[in-house]
Amino acid sequence: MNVVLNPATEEPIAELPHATAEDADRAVAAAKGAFPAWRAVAPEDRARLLRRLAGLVEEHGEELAELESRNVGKPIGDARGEVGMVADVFHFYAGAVDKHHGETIPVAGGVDLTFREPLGVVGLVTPWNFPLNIASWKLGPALACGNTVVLKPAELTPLTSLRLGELALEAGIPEGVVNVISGPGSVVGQRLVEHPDVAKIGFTGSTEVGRRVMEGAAGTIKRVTLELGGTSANVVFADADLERAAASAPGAVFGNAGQDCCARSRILVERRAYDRFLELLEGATRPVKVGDPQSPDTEMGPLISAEHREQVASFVDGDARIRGDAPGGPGFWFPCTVVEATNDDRVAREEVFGPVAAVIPFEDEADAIRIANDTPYGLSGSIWTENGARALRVARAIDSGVLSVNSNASVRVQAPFGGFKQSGFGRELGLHALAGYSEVKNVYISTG
Ligand code: TAP
Repeated sequence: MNVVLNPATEEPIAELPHATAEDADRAVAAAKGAFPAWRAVAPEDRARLLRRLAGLVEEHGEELAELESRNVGKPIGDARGEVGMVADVFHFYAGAVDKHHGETIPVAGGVDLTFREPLGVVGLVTPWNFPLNIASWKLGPALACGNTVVLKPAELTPLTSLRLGELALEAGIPEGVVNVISGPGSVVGQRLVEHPDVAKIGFTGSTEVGRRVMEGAAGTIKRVTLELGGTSANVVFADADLERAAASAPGAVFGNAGQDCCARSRILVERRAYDRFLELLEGATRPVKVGDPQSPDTEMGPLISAEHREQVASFVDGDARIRGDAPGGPGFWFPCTVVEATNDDRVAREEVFGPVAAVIPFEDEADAIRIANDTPYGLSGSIWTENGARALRVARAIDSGVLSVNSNASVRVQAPFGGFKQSGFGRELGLHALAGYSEVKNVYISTG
């Protein structure tokens, strides 16, 4: 049995059987059986069903937020925000169903029409850090385009995804359209990746597993969307509003206990402002409230597991510049930690995925761009400056999919989200995500 723990208490909160490869096959068969009828649902009816699902997520918002908070250890305030986004995602894609249409292209002797056809059965494989949010980013566009799905959440945090599957049925989405199975990635995930009846894998997770997904998908030329890791740079120029940049920096790396692919874990600071910024950063980091995720004023909870805590700790060898407080006793706690580093240090080169920020000085704009890009990843990042032209120059020069200027927020329902380089490819959210769940068909009609 899979014993699901609350990482803040280490107590079991659920026991689930591990799904097997045969369970995965059954889920794929159900999705395949449901596909012809689902793709034929009239656009306005499909939109209505997605809108109903959004409404049910809102109605059950508190229940889902509680469950997510207990399973992931995330502060209840954050969990409520994330569930609110899940509802917004389904509202957005409900509205997108009948706006994702083709073109007419004049050509010699006739006209070309394009159609956006669904792919068929898609496998959605999600990580443990934002389980429900990331599931919705994939489900919304997949269903809007007329696909049926098999969703495999991470075994550490399957509870809200399983509940979402029930809500989809309650919303009136026909049986077989949304199938949620909880089982190990190496068995169930792998089976979805290799299954000949699965047309696409929408994957979010580590770069290492993403690589395996891509290899496995090659056997059947499956489409893949990969949302992978990051070591994003938060670039602070001396001409920035330093108080604002420093006040915002802890949230950008300690949010979700740093278990965020968008974590701005490398804080690059122009040398002229380095000492002042560190002083301000210390003042902003010390008060971060780490503790009981159920308490409404908690800002950071525990890490996901004992194993992960060990891995995060391996990045800090004792000489932290700032180390906050964390509870003792049960729970996988780790304090907010700031280290001074160079970009060659392991803490800057690898994804820590924990509440550890590496502060790195730079000399000038060219140096900042060089360091920001000196990483195999390219997911997210921020630029802090009061010089608008510089903000745009640097934003264009950083090889990253999602950047913010004078802000550390990356994710919006309406706007594309995804990585450059080894942070993956394909885009989630916004209208861009629809391209990843549909195929363009070109039909020529002779008018001769
Ligand atoms: P992974 O270990 O890569 O797991 C992600 C998912 O893949 C889980 O559901 C896992 O299942 C499954 N999986 C494992 N092996 C598999 C295989 N051979 N074939 C198919 N599926 C397999 O990542 P994680 O530790 O859950 O999440 C953390 C990582 O996700 C970080 O690197 C983070 O940066 C990244 N992430 C990226 C983003 C975006 S949007 N770019 C967002 C969030 C997280 P089990 O765990 O159940 O075995």
